[in-house]
Formats: sequence, C-alpha cells, structure tokens
Amino acid sequence: MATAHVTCPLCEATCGLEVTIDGSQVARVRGDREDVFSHGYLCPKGAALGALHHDPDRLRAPLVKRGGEHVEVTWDEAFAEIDDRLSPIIAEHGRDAVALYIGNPSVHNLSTLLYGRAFYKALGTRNLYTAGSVDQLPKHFSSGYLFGDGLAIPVPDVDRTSHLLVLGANPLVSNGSLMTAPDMRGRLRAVRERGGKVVVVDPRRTRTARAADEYHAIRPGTDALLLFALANVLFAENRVHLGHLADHVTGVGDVAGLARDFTPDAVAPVTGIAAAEIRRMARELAAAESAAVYGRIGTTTQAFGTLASWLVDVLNVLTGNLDRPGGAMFPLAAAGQVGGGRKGFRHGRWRTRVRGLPEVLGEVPVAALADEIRTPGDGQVRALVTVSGNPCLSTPDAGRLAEALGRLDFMVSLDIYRNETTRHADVILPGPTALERPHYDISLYRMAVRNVAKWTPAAMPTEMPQDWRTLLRLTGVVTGQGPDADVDALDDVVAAQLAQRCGVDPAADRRGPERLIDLMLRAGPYDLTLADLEAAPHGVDLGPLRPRVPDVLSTPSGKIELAPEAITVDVPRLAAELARVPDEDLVLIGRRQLSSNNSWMHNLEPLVRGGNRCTAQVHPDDAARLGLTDGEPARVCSAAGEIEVPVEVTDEVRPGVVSIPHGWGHGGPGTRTTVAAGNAGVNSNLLADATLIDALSGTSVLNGIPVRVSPTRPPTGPRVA
Ligand SMILES: Nc1nc2c(c(=O)[nH]1)N[C@H]1C(S)=C(S)[C@@H](COP(=O)(O)OP(=O)(O)OC[C@H]3O[C@@H](n4cnc5c(=O)[nH]c(N)nc54)[C@H](O)[C@@H]3O)O[C@H]1N2
Ligand SMILES: Nc1nc2c(c(=O)[nH]1)N[C@H]1C(S)=C(S)[C@@H](COP(=O)(O)OP(=O)(O)OC[C@H]3O[C@@H](n4cnc5c(=O)[nH]c(N)nc54)[C@H](O)[C@@H]3O)O[C@H]1N2
Ligand code: SF4
Ligand SMILES: [Mo]
Repeated sequence: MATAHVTCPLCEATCGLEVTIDGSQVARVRGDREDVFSHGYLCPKGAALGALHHDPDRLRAPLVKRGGEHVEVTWDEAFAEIDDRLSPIIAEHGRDAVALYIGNPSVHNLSTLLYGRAFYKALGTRNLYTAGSVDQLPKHFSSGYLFGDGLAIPVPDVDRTSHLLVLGANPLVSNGSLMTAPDMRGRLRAVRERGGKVVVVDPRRTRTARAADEYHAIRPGTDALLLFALANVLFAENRVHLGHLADHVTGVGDVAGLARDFTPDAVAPVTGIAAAEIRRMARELAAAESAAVYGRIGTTTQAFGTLASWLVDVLNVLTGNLDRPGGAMFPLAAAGQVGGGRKGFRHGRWRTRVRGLPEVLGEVPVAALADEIRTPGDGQVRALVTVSGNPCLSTPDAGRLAEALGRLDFMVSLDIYRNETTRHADVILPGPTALERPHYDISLYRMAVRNVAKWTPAAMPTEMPQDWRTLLRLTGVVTGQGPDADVDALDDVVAAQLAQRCGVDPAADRRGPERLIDLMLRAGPYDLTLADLEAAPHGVDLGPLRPRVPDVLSTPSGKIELAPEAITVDVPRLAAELARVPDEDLVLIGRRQLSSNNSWMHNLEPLVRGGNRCTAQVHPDDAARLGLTDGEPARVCSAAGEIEVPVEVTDEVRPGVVSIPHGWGHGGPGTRTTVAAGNAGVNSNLLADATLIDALSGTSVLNGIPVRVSPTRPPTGPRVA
C-alpha cells in the first residue's frame, strides 16, 4: 500500500486528497486533513477519482477512424495519420482553416495549460475557441477594462468579510468558481457565525440560497438592472465611500450619471425585486464593516453578462471594499502572476469571418463555430482540434454544431472518452488520468481566497505519453516537422522562451511542466522553487490576501477606470429593458448538480447512483397553467430546437422559470460511455440559441432562453370538448 497526496483537478476548489494505492489499484480516496487549504474537505466527485481511473470505457490507446469505425492504433500510426491529413489542409487553405476548441478540463491539467499555448501559437490560427465563451469571458472583459488586465479578477475575501452578496452562483454545489475556496459551506457558515450576513440573488432557491440569511428570486437576465439600482441608491443617498481607493479611481462621476435612470422603482417590476428591498440591500451593503459582491455563471452567461460583471466590481469600488480585507481582493499567486505596466486591454483585434464577432483575450465566441465550418469561402474552417472539450453537449445550438462537425475534412480530439463530440473525430488521442500526471493549479491559485501553493507529483506510473509530449508532437506536425519531431528539442525551445520572459535560467535537471513550473516559481513573488513545494506534500500557506492596488493595475491611466467606454456603450441596450412589460413567457436556466461535472462524469457508477436528474423544474403555478404533471414528460421548444424531458414540479424555481441541467444527452452512434448511455438524459443545449449572446463579449446566453413548455401527453382528468 502506498499513500499519495494529490490536488483534486475536477473543479476549482483544489482540495487536497489522500489516495491509497494498492499495486495498480486505487484502494481509497479521502480528504487530506493536513492540506493547508482544504483541511480534509472533499466532495463526491473527488472521491470518485479511483472510479475514473479504472473506468473500462476510458481510452487507453489512440483511435483512428477507418471505414467509419474507430480502431485502436499505435501512437506512431495516429501521428502519421494526423500528418497525412492535417498538413495538406494547412498547406492548401492556410492556418485559419484549422480551428482549435479548448475545453474546461484543460484548465485543470498542467500539461495542457502550459503546452496548449505552445501548440496554439505554432498553429497560428485566428479560430481559437474555448469554453470561456460559454462561461466567464464577460468577467475577463470587464476586468480588462477596469483594471487593465483580463486576468486580474478580484475574489471575495470570504474568510474575513462581514457581508457577502452572491448573484448567480451556487458554490455549495459548484464548490466555487472564479473563487478558489474549498469547503464553501464551512466558510459561509463562518461568515454568519461571526455576525456577518450572506445574501443570495438567484431565480432558483438553491442550496446556497437556503444556507443564506436572505434570498431574492430575481427574474433571469436582469442582474445588471438590480446592480445599477444598488449603485443608484448609493449615489442618491450619499453612501459612496471610496476610502483608500480615492486616489486610484477615475470615472465615478460618469457612473453616477449612467446610474441615474436605474432607480429602484424603475427596475423593480423588471427584476421582480421590490424597490424597498433594493434600497435596504444597498444600505446594508454600504453600512457593512466590510462587504464583497460576487457574481458567477448566472451573471455571465446571460444577455447582459459583461455589464453585470462590470457592475459587480463597480459596487465593490463604490463601497470602498475593493482591495481591502473582507472585501473583494486580488490574490498574489506564487507562479504565473502577470500584470503591471500601462498596456491596457483591447478586444476586437480580429473578428469572426461570418458573423463578425470580436476576439476577446485571444479567442472568438464558440457560438460562431458552426457557421465558420458551414459557410464556404476564404478562411472557412475545414479542420478542428479539440482539447478536453465536449462542445456537442456544452455549447449553444448543439444540434447544428454536431451536424457541422460531420462536414469537416479532418478532426483530432485529445480526450479520454469516445463521446458525443469525439465520435466525430478522425483521430482521438487519449492522455493519462489525474493520478498519472503531475499537477499544479496555475490558473486557480490566481483566484484563491488565500495565497497558497501546492505541487502534486504523479501518483501512479503510466505507459501513456504525457499530454505535453502529445501537444509538442502536434506542434511538430503543424510546423512542418512531420509526425516524429524531436519533442525534447521543442521542449527546450519552450523552456528557453519562458526563461527569457521570466528572467530566470531553466533548471538543467528537469524538463516538461516540472521545468516550466520551477521557472515560474523562482520568478514569482515568494522566491519559491519546485524543490520547496516537493518538500511540502500538503501545500504551502502563503497567508491571507493582501492589498495590491495600485501595483495590480495596468490600465493606461494607472487607475481603476470605472466607466470605460468599451463597456458603457452597452448601457443604452440595458436601459431599453426598463420599458419591458413582463409577459407570461417562460425562460430556461441551467442547474448544476453535486455529483455531476458539466458533461463528462456521468459514466461513473458512484456518481450517477445517487440519481442526478435531468428534469425540467417548473413552478407549481406554471405547471397548473400549462397542464404539466410532475414526473410526466413535457416538450420544451425554443427558437433553436425542441426536446422532451420529464417535469419536476417544485417551488424551488420562481414562476416564469424552467430549469434544466446541461451536459446530458448521452449515448448514440459511435460513443462508448456505457454507464452514461444507460441514464442518458437530454441535451439542453439543443435549446440554446446561438444567436443569443452578450453583446460585448460574444458569450452565449445559457440562462434566460425564451421557451415554450407543453405536456407531450394530454392531461388526465376531465376534458373540455
Ligand atoms: N446550458 C449550459 N451550457 C453550459 C453551461 C451551463 O451552465 N449551461 N456551462 C458552461 C461551462 S461553465 C463550461 S466550463 C462548459 C464546459 O464545456 P466543455 O469544456 O466543452 O465540456 P466538458 O463537459 O467540460 O467536457 C470535457 C471533455 O474533456 C474530456 N476530459 C476529461 N478529463 C480529461 C483529461 O484528463 N484529459 C483529456 N484529454 N480529456 C479529458 C471529457 O471526456 C470531455 O469530453 O460548458 C458550458 N455549457
Ligand atoms: N458539481 C458541479 N460542480 C461544478 C460544475 C458542475 O458541472 N458540477 N461545473 C464547474 C464549472 S465549469 C463552473 S464554471 C462552475 C460554475 O459555478 P456556479 O456559477 O457557482 O454554478 P451554477 O450552479 O451554475 O450557479 C449558477 C446559478 O445562477 C443561477 N442563475 C441562472 N440565471 C440567473 C440570472 O439571470 N441571474 C442570477 N442572479 N442567477 C441566475 C442558477 O439558478 C444557478 O443557481 O461550477 C464548477 N463546479
Ligand atoms: S470540491 Fe472540487 S476539488 Fe474538491 S473534491 Fe470535489 S471536485 Fe475535487
Ligand atoms: Mo465553467
């Protein structure tokens, strides 16, 4: 028996796990009580890491499609196929003809984080798509213009705050996002135990809402109106106190002007939250000893995603809570902390060919991908590389995208399953599991509520090439070096370039991600080395968050630019919402579930046993009005498509709202996910309309999609002739 201490890579909480290994078997996974950050906390997904590792459906060898069927091949054969098929496409149609889609698990994988970038740069395409445009891109956009750096995202200092206002997030189920904080239940309980207050704004009474002091059932897509009204009250009642930020902010007067029309009385009928409640919320926010406003998926993947994300931090600034203990603070990570300078932020440096949607942070919206594949002409996407992504379940107008993937000349997927997306791939390249690779959470520690650092060596050996080697071999192909490029030589180039940027020499005795992370640690603010972290298997605690303004700012003015034009141009579109008369139409929102992880952990018995339910939640009033019966199927239609799904009648959702979880709709020809296929559910993103986007960032509207719901069978009981 051996014991390994690893960081769980399945969500953003970065829990420390203690894994007991018996030969080649994972015998037990439990929370590591000595972990400096998670102190023994874990959730059902972390506990299922062993089941993931041993899943017989997980791919162990590359697959190539021959005569329409996937067959196992050697790595050399797989790369020969890629070189034969991809290189001519680049030669004939140029680099933009190859699109890259990078999915969520890439952020939780050190190899793809560090070497995905090298591959992307070598590929040189403008068609980079990531899960960011169905997720957090609006937050990068707003941070980019407010603070000058799209990656400078303030996080709530939950452990010291006395007032937390949460909008569109359910951290008791999601375990936190854009806020790395294991055990949010414990942390929120602590806020209340020390006399603080937790307020939740959500169209659904979630677990987090139930654990809070106060809950407001907002109408989907109207958060920006509510947030503007809170700002309006602060100005009207003279409650704006910039405090320590006074010398570091511009544009406060502009925000006051913009907020003028968004009075509590004006927004109340549209948001569904009473004017008196809004006034009280604003007063309590301003009066709290310290407070943090925090918004997540419900505020980003909606029609006003960027405005809402911006206003979250506007409120943090106006109340003087940005960058002070107990407020919203900027972490200082041990590795990969960039920023500084006066470069500022720009978007729209290029646009998608067909719809003209702007680039943000180097990527273009995935809502545009199907059109880029389907529309002939110069620059048409003819080949696709996916890296740990399942866009056929996770992106809008999923049916149209799946159809488009069938039209590609060539597709390669780096993935551990043959699923709804990778079944379209001509070549699938698997990778090691979380237990077979080393790990360090470069991205997530930049958003942690405490400054921490932890290194995870690979817990088990593997025959499988590490993902960084696979990515560099692909880099060889797209740079014309053929299928057998010298991976170690390419790695030396990557390390040398990083060393130059960091101003530190690379260690001679390491390579791959180990060498890069060591470089980054040594260049970082704590003077750490990888050897220091290797000597600390439970992590290193670098202390509570500390104020970082003005050093963290990289706007052209060197100040927090509170009213950037790139954002405020969208305010008139929001103002038009004030005239909206709420109608009886229903809107669709999503729903995350504890034992589920987007689209891909439904193949693990221990996680589906508890019964994740792909149902449409509707309020009893709507059910009665529409003739819907609990447990019976209903047809849900939108402008994009139609699905049939069982109804769950519950007053957990507010009237006018239907909630269906995403990531379901498994099985089908060419997939190999036996357990998931047995409990398939339906794909809610068949309903997501790809034309509905946040105007500024191009992020998809996944919450607040207009739908119609009707029983698929006529209701039982007396009938009207
Ligand atoms: N309607 C609706 N849609 C949504 C959302 C929503 O709230 N509502 N949420 C959105 C959000 S926030 C996100 S992040 C996206 C996620 O969108 P995606 O990233 O496209 O989808 P995932 O479900 O995370 O799929 C991950 C893929 O990676 C593979 N994978 C898992 N682990 C590994 C590994 O170790 N190595 C390799 N090579 N592959 C691996 C899985 O098999 C799977 O194919 O979905 C978005 N879609
Ligand atoms: N168990 C589990 N954990 C996960 C994931 C998972 O799939 N399962 N996915 C991971 C990923 S990729 C991410 S990005 C994070 C997301 O982390 P969170 O954002 O915390 O997760 P959600 O549960 O999607 O919370 C979004 C909330 O917004 C609400 N909402 C919908 N529309 C609106 C609106 O218009 N306004 C407001 N105010 N609220 C609205 C929804 O009802 C929901 O409660 O979770 C991560 N953690
Ligand atoms: S909360 Fe997230 S990091 Fe922690 S065990 Fe669960 S999936 Fe892993
Ligand atoms: Mo996400």
